[in-house]
Amino acid sequence: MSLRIYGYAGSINVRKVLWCCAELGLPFEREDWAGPFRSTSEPAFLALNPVGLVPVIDDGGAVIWESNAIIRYLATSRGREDLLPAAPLPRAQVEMWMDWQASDFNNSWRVAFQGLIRNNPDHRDPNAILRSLDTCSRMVAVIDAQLDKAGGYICGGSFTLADIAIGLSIHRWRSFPDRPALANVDRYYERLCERAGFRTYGLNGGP
Ligand SMILES: N[C@@H](CCC(=O)N[C@@H](CS)C(=O)NCC(=O)O)C(=O)O
Repeated sequence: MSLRIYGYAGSINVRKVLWCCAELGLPFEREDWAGPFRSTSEPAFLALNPVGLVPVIDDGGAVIWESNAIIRYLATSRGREDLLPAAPLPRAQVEMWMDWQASDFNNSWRVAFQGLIRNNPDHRDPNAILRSLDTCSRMVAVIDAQLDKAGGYICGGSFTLADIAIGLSIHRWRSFPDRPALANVDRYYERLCERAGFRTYGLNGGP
């Protein structure tokens, strides 16, 4: 049975899964849910994911939600230790950046993104937007310093799942006006743009 992905292609979290599939060379079918598409509060969707968020996958009957859990599962089930090492320490180093991206880093840019890019009326407080931009920029500076130490990618000289997570947040950060100049992050972004999976599913319209 083929892999089915539930979620609209413009969602940052769905993009993680789509890009991961491209890195794995995995064919899939995708259904549009959430965002401007079908509501995730429909019972059919809640039966797949009780918290009502995309992405969700069904891999031959194995149903999984949470974007980072999904890409970990896809890489390990397809034996791709280059993307997620099996040894505890290098694995934890990839996972630490993934977890940080999904929690603190994503939360840092949420208010600025909603206010400045999505024009969300609930996020118009200019001080809250400035705070969000400042916190986010300080976190991107941490990534810049890590790239300086690590080599071409977040965890060293080769591409891992951490680059899918961090790369998509960097793509979003680049939609902000007046960003600080960070040369390592700029070079990293150019390197990611060389990957077919990022070009197809990260640069698929909008931040
Ligand atoms: N922690 C979750 C977050 C998922 C999430 O926030 N998904 C958003 C889209 S990016 C969603 O489903 N929003 C509901 C909607 O748009 O209706 C993950 O990483 O998968």
